[in-house]
Amino acid sequence: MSIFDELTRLKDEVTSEIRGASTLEVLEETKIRVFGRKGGALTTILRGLGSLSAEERPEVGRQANEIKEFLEGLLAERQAELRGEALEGRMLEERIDVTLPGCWPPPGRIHLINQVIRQIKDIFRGLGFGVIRGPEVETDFYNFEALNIPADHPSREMWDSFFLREGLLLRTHTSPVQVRVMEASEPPVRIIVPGKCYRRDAVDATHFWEFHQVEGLLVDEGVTFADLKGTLEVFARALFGKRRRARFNPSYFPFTEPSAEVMVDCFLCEGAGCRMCKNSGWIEIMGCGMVHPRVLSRVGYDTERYTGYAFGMGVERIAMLSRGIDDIRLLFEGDDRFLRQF
Ligand code: FA5
Repeated sequence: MSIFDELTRLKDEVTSEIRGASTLEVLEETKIRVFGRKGGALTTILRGLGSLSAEERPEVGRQANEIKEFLEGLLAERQAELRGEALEGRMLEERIDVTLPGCWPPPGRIHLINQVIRQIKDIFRGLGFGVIRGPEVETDFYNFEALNIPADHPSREMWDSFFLREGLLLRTHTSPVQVRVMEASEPPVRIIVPGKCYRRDAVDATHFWEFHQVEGLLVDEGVTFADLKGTLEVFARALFGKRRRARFNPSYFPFTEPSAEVMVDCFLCEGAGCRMCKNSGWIEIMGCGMVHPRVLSRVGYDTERYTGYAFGMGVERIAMLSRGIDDIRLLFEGDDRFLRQF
């Protein structure tokens, strides 16, 4: 076979091979077999030009180059075609159905305790109180001493805590913030303090070792117990509605004089007496009283001129009473089946 026949045969063969290639991989193999630098069919022919006679060489060279250009063009064309097909296929495969419903992460919700704190804040803001926070890790001084509870005072037992290093402890109530606020400002003072408290209490249906309180403090000229009672009655009515009854019981706190406890009638037994209210028919929601003059004078307030009232309410108890929850532990378990009801 003459070299010209060989070239024509190669051209025909490779042309049909390129046209028939069904994938980019097959095309790449053909390319290597024809144009490959080592052993490519056309490369070998072009390299062999040197051994041809001087008459044959230019014509063979011309034809071989023509075929090379032709085949290269054909190859590029087929490559573009196959790439287009592959892209189309991928687009079909990866098509997004925009009509499918999306996957939403479940939206979070505000925990019932925080819902109740917000409700309490709203009521007191409406009565002109500001809202501030204080530290959960307290000193013995602010948690006890400054509240008229010296080291050997028996009432410390009611507020046993978790003690940390160097006289620090987890605060047992929000009352220490009263002192911090009065030290930092002059009367009139009118604030509430929501926050977490900790106690070494035995856990039962109404007690947990961590819980939340909202402290209230009002100091001004001419403040009386009647102001305290009126304010808390407005608060109880706004929060529980007219159906729940509230009452004041005389009580004792070293930092208030006189002192009282506010009780609300039990939602479970409607006052008849049950496990929840320890058969009393009432659930205690807060302690309150007139700020003890010793607490006022310790922060440098003129006790002849200023009087004040304070209260500290348990947020969990209020949540339980207003939403009909019969065990405080449910509020701390973090079970979404329970929490998503509120
Ligand atoms: C106090 O903590 C006083 N600081 C309240 C106070 C403030 C009195 C200002 C006078 C002036 P007491 O220990 O009673 O008081 O707690 C107040 C409220 O916190 C209780 O009525 C109750 O609702 C809630 N509480 C107390 N201990 C727990 C507990 N272990 N778990 C859940 N709630 C609790």
